[in-house]
Amino acid sequence: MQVPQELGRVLVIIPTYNERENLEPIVARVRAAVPAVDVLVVDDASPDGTGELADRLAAGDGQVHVLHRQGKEGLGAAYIAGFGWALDRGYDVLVEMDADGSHQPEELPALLTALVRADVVIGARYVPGGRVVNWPLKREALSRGANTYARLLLGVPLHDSTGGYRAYRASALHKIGLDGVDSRGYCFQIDLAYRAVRAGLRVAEVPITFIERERGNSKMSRDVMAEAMWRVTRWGVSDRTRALRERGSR
Ligand SMILES: Nc1nc2c(ncn2[C@@H]2O[C@H](COP(=O)(O)OP(=O)(O)O)[C@@H](O)[C@H]2O)c(=O)[nH]1
Ligand SMILES: [Mg+2]
Repeated sequence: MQVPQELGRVLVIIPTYNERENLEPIVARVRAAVPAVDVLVVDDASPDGTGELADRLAAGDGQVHVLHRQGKEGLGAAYIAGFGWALDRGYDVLVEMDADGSHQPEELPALLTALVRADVVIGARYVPGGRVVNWPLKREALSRGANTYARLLLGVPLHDSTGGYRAYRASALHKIGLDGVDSRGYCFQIDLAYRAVRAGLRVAEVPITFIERERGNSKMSRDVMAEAMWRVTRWGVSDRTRALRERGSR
C-alpha cells in the first residue's frame, strides 16, 4: 500500500519489553505492508536483549529507529516518549502497534485509509467485522467489560477504547496535549481516547482481527487492571460532580 498523500509522513511506534522472538517478524511485516512508513522501537531496557536486536535491525534499515529507555515504566510512558520523539522530527501520523503480532501490520492500510477522514483511528475488536482470536472467554469478557464500563462511566461513544492499535494525526496529539497524561498501563489507551473525544476530535473505529500472541509473555497484570479501574472511576465521578455543580450554579 501507498500512504494516502494527504497524510504525510507516517511513523509506526512499537513499544517493547522482552519481545526478542517477536520483534524481527513484526518489523518486517510492517515494512512489507506499507513500505513508506518508518518504524520506531521504544525499548525499556529489556533484559532479554530486545534493545540490541532493535539496534541491529536499525543498522540494516534506514527506516527503522530505536529509542532506548532506562527501565520498565509501562506502556503509557513508552508511548509518550515515542510520541515526543516523533513530533520533534516532524512526523504527520503516529501509529501505535504492539510487538507481539496481536495487531496485524497487514491491517494498517485500513487504519490509514480511515484516517483521511478522521483525526484518530482506533482498530476495534468489538464492532461488526472485528474479532479476537485465541483469547480464553475470561480474558475477552474482562476486556469487553472494561470497555462497557468506560463507555458508560465516561460517556465515550466508542466500542474499543482500550484497544492499542491506533493511528493519530500529529495535529490531534498537539490538540490533546500530552503533558498531563500520567496513565501508565493500558489505561493510557482509554485516557487518550477520552481526551480525544472531549477535545472534539473525529475519532473513528475500524474493525480489526486481534490475534493473541504465540511467543513471549503478556505484561498485563493485576496492577495494570487496577490502575484502569480506579482511574476510569475517578474520571467518571469527577466529571459527574463537575456537571452537577455547573447545573447547580446555573
Ligand atoms: N517499552 C515498553 N513496552 C511495554 C511495556 N509493557 C508492555 N509493553 C509492550 O506493549 C505491547 C503490549 O503488551 P502485552 O504484554 O502484549 O499486553 P497485552 O497484549 O495486553 O497482553 C507489547 O509490545 C509489549 O512488549 C513497558 O513497560 N515498556
Ligand atoms: Mg499482547
